[in-house]
Amino acid sequence: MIFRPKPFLTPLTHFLSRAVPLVAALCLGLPAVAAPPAPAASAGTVKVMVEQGWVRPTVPGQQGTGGYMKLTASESRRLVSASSPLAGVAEIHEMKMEGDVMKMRAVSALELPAGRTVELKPGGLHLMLMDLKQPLPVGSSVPLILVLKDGRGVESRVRTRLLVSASAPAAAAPASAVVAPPNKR
Ligand SMILES: [Cu+2]
Repeated sequence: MIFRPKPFLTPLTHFLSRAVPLVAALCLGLPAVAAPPAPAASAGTVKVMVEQGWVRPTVPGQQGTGGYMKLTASESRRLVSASSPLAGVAEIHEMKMEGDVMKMRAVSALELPAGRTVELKPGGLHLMLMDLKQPLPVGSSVPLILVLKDGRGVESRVRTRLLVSASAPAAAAPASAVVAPPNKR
């Protein structure tokens, strides 16, 4: 689940206003305003909406925190891993009652059914960031890579950025739409 993060050379997230068609003509890694037409769809390509992404702030010395977002994939995919250059470990966790104690544990994969929004939120599914490399103050952001697999096991990577915030951003907050082609190997 961990792979070598690539350096972030360009703004990775398309922060868009609601006025902009969210899944139109975006290309990974380019500013939204200068985005060329989307590449022709090919096997393994998927559009992923990342909405209302946020991460709870941390204080110096704090090792872990939670991240939340709404994910909508244009095609059915499984979210198989996540990583961030700011965290040694990134996992998808679920909350489960064990007796009368709520516990969280890592899930090996998270299904993203085509067109259906899957919400990671406090008290439920969440992104767990651990082994943090630096404090995350309110207003900063956390680069994030999500690795998706299609039914044949072909991987795509979604690069986004989650805002560090004490609470969930408003529904009208900027969203990012990412066209994630299959990984080149
Ligand atoms: Cu957790």
